[in-house]
Parts: sequence; structure tokens; C-alpha cells
Amino acid sequence: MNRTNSNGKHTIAGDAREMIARAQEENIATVWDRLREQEPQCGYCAMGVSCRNCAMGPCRVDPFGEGPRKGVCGATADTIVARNLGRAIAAGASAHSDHGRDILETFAALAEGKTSGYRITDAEKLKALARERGIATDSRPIEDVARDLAAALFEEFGTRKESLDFLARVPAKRREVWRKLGITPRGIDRENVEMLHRTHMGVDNDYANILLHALRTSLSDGWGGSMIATELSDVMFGTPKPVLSRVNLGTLRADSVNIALHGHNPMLSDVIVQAAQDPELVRMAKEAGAAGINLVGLCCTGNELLMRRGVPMAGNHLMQELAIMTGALEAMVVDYQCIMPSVTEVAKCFHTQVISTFDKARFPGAIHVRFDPERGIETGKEIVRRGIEAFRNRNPQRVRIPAVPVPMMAGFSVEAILGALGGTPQPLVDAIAKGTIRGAVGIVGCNNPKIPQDYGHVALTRRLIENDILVLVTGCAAVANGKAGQMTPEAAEMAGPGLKAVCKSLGIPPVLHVGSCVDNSRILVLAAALANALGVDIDQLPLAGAAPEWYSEKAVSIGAYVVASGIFTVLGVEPPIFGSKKVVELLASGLEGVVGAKFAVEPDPEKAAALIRKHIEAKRAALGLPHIPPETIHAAETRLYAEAAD
Ligand code: BF8
Ligand code: SF4
Repeated sequence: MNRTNSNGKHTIAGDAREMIARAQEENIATVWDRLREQEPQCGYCAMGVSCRNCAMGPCRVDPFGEGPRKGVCGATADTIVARNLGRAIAAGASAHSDHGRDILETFAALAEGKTSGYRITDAEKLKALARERGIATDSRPIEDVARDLAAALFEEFGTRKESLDFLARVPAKRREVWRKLGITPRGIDRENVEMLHRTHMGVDNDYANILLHALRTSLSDGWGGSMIATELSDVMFGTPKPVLSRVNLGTLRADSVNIALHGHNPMLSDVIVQAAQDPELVRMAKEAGAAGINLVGLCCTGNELLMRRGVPMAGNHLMQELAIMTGALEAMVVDYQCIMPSVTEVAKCFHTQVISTFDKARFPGAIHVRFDPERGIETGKEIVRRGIEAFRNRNPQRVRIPAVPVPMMAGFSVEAILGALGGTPQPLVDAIAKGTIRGAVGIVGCNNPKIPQDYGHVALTRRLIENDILVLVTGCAAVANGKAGQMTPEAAEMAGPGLKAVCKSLGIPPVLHVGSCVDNSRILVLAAALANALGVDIDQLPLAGAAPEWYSEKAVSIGAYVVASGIFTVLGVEPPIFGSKKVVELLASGLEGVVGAKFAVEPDPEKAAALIRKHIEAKRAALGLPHIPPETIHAAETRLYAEAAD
């Protein structure tokens, strides 16, 4: 493993490097160019001390005491930083939860028999979800159960409850922590609306009180909106099982109609997968001179399709512009979230059609084909037809597909992980207790052009698995690890002796793909199952979270609900909070005594690995399990640094 960033300033991925070179040759602006144009970025905003919440402003305060110390209304740096963070969390939680509601609306329409192209794929999961809520399932038509379940889940968004139904999954001790703090999430919409209310001028001016409600808002995402998205997607599209696929831009085919499915919501992309198999459309593609229709994924829509259908993955967040630059992409179908507005500009340099699909996410320069669950399969066919027509406009001279695809295994739902273990978490608990596996870490989140693409994810993951720590990945972190070859059963060779033996006996990789970003809810469910198996709270387990290259407000919400659920989390990119010492002190230290977990910020993945290892060993020691003393980890790390410096 290269321990420096020397293998590329922008990226460590070969396919990306080749396309960035093409962009430079052809003078096509990319995310990295635009970042350079923005530099130096605003220091006040970077520290979180600018506010434009009202028209007496905009204001900024000087945390160093030379300029103004308060906004026009009198707000201090502490208030402003906390308010800004609270709003970011509400935006992220709203994005996940609105996605969950869209899935729920389609599920409800399916239960009413009003959809085209959808079915109940996992009836057992549907019944289990119904039983969790006390809905009768015996000798009832499945559609009736589905209707009752949909009605119950709509209530999770509402305002009249004291607590979300999904909290029944949370260990009792953790629920008690939240109750005492007054942060039990009630209704998903309620917490988000209250966050916006509190951050209006002149409402909540106490930074700690604002941050507590921010945690509550994030919990309504992790144990609410995101969980609904995951569970109902499993019911409709199937609960993931281990599946082998391929990743990187090499998944595009020079001889085929290539259609990339980009965004987050699997509802339309799933019917496109069905449409692409339609014999009539396949015949049309062949008539146009193509060998067939090749679908690839980008970002989390891609992860949803990879997890359930093994659809190959073209890339993660920073690959979206570069995929178009292959000159081999007929259509980029976008739904919502993390889709750069720039894709339509880049597409103008090629024959690619950008097709937007949700009325709430329009892109100037794109063709809009409106998603409607009542016409799901028809819409899917229309989109594939447009892709085939675009193939006729392709210029073969412009096609440049870099790289050979890398194999990657995905599909590790909680059900699949427990299935591999024989149906219960006990073998995992035993392996952790013995120390064969030291603990588990969720590595999640995005790419950010401020960090060489994939470096944070790949380096941190590698260091953890080498030290017998099982890694669970979602979102763009998963794709980064896939490209680096760390997600095949053979990658067990990269792991330490304990983890390697476990992976080999089960035939699984040391890095498990758990899904898209809403599927971080699966990590919560697994953590709760482990805590319940041991009779402890989640914060006592040897677990950690990391978001080495995060950029999005959704990632802020994820980090917050992971910490509020009791899991130490390391961020690789500085959040905009450093303008308030009090906020930093609370998040990086004070929270430990409140929710049993805290945040750390560490951009160097090597140092982040050491922080996480020390944390895991400390949790093992507290549980009375065999542990490595922190001095030993420290000495090993010092040696590593000395070697790197040589
Ligand atoms: O939801 S990891 S860049 S694609 S926000 Fe976006 Fe970040 Fe990727 Fe998926 Ni998640
Ligand atoms: Fe300025 Fe206060 Fe208005 Fe913010 S809320 S813009 S700090 S006056």
C-alpha cells in the first residue's frame, strides 16, 4: 500500500486518472478544476461562524476576537455554529427520510394494486415487519398485511407519537439514555420541522440544547426514514444475498448500449433493469448495431442495484463526470441526491443524454421523463429506448474506456451476514470475545475532491483488516474498496490471521458491502443485535464508525445518529464547527459522558486507524475481554511512521 498521496493528487484510482487526463487534454472542467477556482474558500464559512438565517444579516463573527464577536441579533459563535450544524443535520435527515417516504408511497400503491412493474419480493420480511408492529399476518392476504403496514409506517412520519416504532429494536439501556436526555425521536417530520424552528432567529440560543435536538433529528433518520427506505426496498426488490459483480469504468462496454443509473432511489432503476431485458428492446439495440444493453450503476442507486441484482458498478461520487468522458455512455439516468449539476455540461461534449426522472429533482439541460409508479415498467422502457436511440449518435472515435473491471462481492444485508453465521450473531460474538476478530468498524460516506479520491477509504480499511477488525462499508466507501480489490473472498489474504481464518471458513471478504447510504440503518440493526446478544448497551461494544472522505449533509446526519447510538466516529474532513470551542469540546469530548460516544477528526487514515484500534481495545478491556494495551498500538504506529519516513 502506498502510504503517501504520491500516486495521484486527485485520485488513487487508475480509471479516474486516465479520464482526468482526457478532461485536461480536451479542456473539459471537472469538480477538481472548480474546487481550485473556489480557493481560498471562505474561512468564516469553513469554521461555521457565518449566518444568513435572517435579513438583519448576513453576519459573521470573528472567533479570534479581532472582528465582531456577535451577529446583529446578538448571536454568539457558539449559537451560530450549533445552529448551522443543526440545519445541516436536518437537511441530511430530510433527504434520507423523503427518499424513505417515496419508497413508502410506492409500496402503499403496490398494496392497492395500482403499480406497474412492482411486486412483493420478500413476503417473509413484510410479515416480520408487520408482526413487529402487532399487525396480524396469519391467514390474511399479503396485500391486506401490506396495506396495514404502509398505514403504520406513514405514522412514523407524523407528529402524534411519543416514539418511533422502530425503537423497539434498540437495546433498552440505550432507549433509557435517550429518554433521560429528552432525545427520543418521535415523528420523523416533527423532529426535522422542530430543528428548523429552533434555528430561526430568536428561538433556541443555547448551543448544547440545539445540538441535543440535532441528535434527536438524526436519530429520526437512522432509526426512522433511512430504516423505512431499507426495509421496504428489501420487501419490494428483495433482501440482498451475497453476489459477485464488477466495478470501475471498465464495466462500460465498447460494443453495447451503455446506460448508467445514478442517484439514490432504486424505484425507477429497478424497472429499468427489467426493461433492459425486454426482447423487443434487445432486438432494437442489435438493429442499432450494438451487441446488447449494458446497465451500470453510479453512487447509491448503483449500490442498491449491485446489492440486489449484481448490476456492475461504474464508480462512486467523483466518477460521475468521468463516466461521461469515456464517450461510451448513451444515457445517464438520474433520480436524486449527489448528482452534480455539472453532468449536463460535460454531456454536451459527448453524445450522452442526461435523463432526469423525479419532479422534485430537475436538471437544466436534461430530458425529463417523469417517474410514475403506476406506469413504472412503461417509463423504464421509454428510457431504455432513448438510450438505444442515442447509441446511433455515438462517435466510435471518441470512445475511450479505461481499465479492466475489478471483481467485487456485495449483498451483505443483516439477514445475509447472520445467514453466513448460521442464523444467529453468536459465532460473531464468540469470535469477538476470543479476540480472533477484535471488533467491527463501519466505514461510510462519500468522496470529496479535497482528498485524493478513495485514498482515505482504502488506506483506513486496509489498516483495520490487517489488524483483525471486520469492516462494513456502505455508499461510496464501498465502491472505493471494491475498486481497490479489497472486497473479494480472496482479499481475506490481506487480513490479519484471525479475520483471515474467519473469512476463509465462511467464504466472505474481510470488507462487507452492506449497501447504500440509507442502508447504514443495517449497521444500526446489527449493532443492536450484538448488544442484545451480550446483554449490554451499544456503547460498550468494540465498534467504531468512520467517514474518511465525507462531503454531504446526509453524511453529517449519519455521523450524528451513529454517535447518538453509542458508536465512536472518526471524520476525515473537518466539519464547519471550529469557530466554537464549546461546540468542538462537546462533540469531541463532552458527548462521551452523555451518549457514551464522541466524534474525532483525523484526516490521515493511518492515524485514524490507530485511534480506532485504541478505542476498540479499550472497549474490549472494559468488557473483560483479552486486549492489546494502547502503548503497544502506539509503539507499532510509531514504528510504521518511522519506516514511512525512511
Ligand atoms: O448517499 S456516500 S457521495 S452517493 S452521500 Fe452521496 Fe456520499 Fe456517495 Fe450515496 Ni451517501
Ligand atoms: Fe445575523 Fe442573527 Fe440574523 Fe444570523 S440570525 S443573520 S446572526 S442577525
